[in-house]
Amino acid sequence: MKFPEDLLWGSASADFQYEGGFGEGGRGNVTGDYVTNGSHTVPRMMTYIMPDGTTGASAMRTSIPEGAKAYLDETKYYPSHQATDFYHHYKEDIQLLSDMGLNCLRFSICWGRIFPTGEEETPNEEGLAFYEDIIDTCLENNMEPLITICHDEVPVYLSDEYDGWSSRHTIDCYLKLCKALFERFSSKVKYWITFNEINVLSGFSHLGVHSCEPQATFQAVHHMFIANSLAIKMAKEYREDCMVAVMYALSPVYSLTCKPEDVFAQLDVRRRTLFYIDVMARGYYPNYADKMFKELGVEIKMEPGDEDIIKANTIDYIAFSCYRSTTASAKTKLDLTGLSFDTNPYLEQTAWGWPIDPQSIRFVCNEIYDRYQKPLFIVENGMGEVDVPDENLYVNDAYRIDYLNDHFKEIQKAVEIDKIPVLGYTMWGGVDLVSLSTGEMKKRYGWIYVDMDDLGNGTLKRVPKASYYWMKEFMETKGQNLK
Ligand code: BGP
Repeated sequence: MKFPEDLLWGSASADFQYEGGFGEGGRGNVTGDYVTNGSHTVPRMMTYIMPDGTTGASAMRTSIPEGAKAYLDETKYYPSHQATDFYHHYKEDIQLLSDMGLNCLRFSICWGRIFPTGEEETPNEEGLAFYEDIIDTCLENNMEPLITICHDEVPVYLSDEYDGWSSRHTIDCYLKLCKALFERFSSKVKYWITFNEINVLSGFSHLGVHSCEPQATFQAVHHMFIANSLAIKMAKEYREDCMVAVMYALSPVYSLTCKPEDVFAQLDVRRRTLFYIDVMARGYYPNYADKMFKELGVEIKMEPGDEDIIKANTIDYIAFSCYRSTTASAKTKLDLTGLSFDTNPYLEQTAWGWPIDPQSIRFVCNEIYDRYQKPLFIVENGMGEVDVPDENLYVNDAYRIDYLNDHFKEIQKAVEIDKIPVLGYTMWGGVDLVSLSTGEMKKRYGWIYVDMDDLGNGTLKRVPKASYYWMKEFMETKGQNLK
C-alpha cells in the first residue's frame, strides 16, 4: 500500500474539548465554558441567567431566551474548564505524537485567550505567547501546524452583548483575531481553517446566538461567510502561499432504497450540507438556496458588496470530518443541519450508534473532489469508544486499529486509484479529550489514554494504547503494515 510521501498525518483537537486552562493566562470566557457535561442519553445544557436574576438551562442545540446571559452554575460540572489539560501538557503531548512519526498537528485557538471579551484593542500577549510556543514545539518536532481559528465558540461577552454571529460587529471582532494571528504566525503557519464544521453550527454554544431558529442561524452563517472571505483576503496579504479552508461535517448520506423518491430525497438532504461549500468554494449562493430558504422561512439580509466579497475570496482547499455514513429517504425528518441520522441496516455501529463505514471516506473524497476540484484535507475521523484500561492504564484498542486500518486503505484508494489530491489526515483526538456531543470522557478517540473520568477526576497521566504502537509502525513502514 503506497501513500504520497508528502501526505500529512496527524492528530486533531479543539480547545474547549482539550486545552483547559480556564481563567489562566488572561483567558476570557467563551460560550463553550457554559456547557455542562451530559451523556449518550442526557443532553448537555447551556446554563444562563435572566435579567430578573432567575437562572435556567437549555439543551446545547436549542434556543435560550432573549435577554438571557451565560451563567456558571456552581452546582454543575463544565468539562471545558479543565478538558484534558493540553494547556499544561502540550510539550509532553506533542512529543508523544511526534514519537509516533506524525508530521501534523491540528489544534484550535481559544478566541478568549487572545481577546478575552472580543472587544479589546490589543491582543492578550500571554495568549499569543502560549500558541507561539505550541507552534514552535510543533516545528521543532517536524510537525506542520494546522490551525482552526474558530472551533464552535465565541467570547461570551460578544454573545451576551451582541448575540454573537447575529451581529456584523462580530465579523469585525473575528477579523481583529485573524489579524493578530496572521501578523504573529504567518511566517510559521501555512495551513489555516477559518471555522470548524460551519454546516452544523447552531445556537448559543457554537454561534453565540440566542435563537436556534433557521432565520437566526442562516443570517449568522451569512456573516461567517463574509468573515471567512475577508479572512482569506487578509491571510494572503500576510503570506501569499498560505492555504485557507473552511471545515465541514461531511459524513456521506446514502439513499435508503433505490425508490426514486428516496434517491431524490438523498440529493435534497445532501444539498443541505453542500450548500455551505457551494457558497465558499464557488463564491455565490447556489440556485437551489431559494427553495431551501423558502422551505425554512429564511430571508438573508445582505449589505451592498457582500456578494462581491464572497465571490472574490474563495477557499483554497476543503477540510472535512468523516466519521460514519447516514441514510435518507422521502420520510427523513431533517434537522436544521441536514445531517440525517437514519441508520444503515448493512453496517455495524459504535457504542454511540455511529455506523462504521470505511468506504464512506473514499466516497466523500470522490463526491467532493468531483464537485469542486479543490484539494481535500481529512481533518477529523476516528472511533469514539469505551476504552477499558488495565491496571497500568494500558488499553488494548484492537477495534480502533481495525477501524483505522480499514479507513486508511480507503484513503489510499482515493489517492492512488481515484487520483484525488488529499493533503493530509488528522485523526480526531489523538490524545483522549472530551466528547463534544455528550461531554463525556468515556467516549474516547485517542492513540493515547488520559487518566480522567467524566467528572474531571484523575491524574491526567498519558499512556499510549495498542493503537499508538500500530500507528507508529504505520508511519515507520509508510503504510506497509495495513492488512
Ligand atoms: C465533530 C467536532 C469535533 C468532535 C467530533 C466528534 O463534530 O468537530 O469537535 O467533537 O465531532 O464528536 P463527539 O466528540 O461528539 O464524539
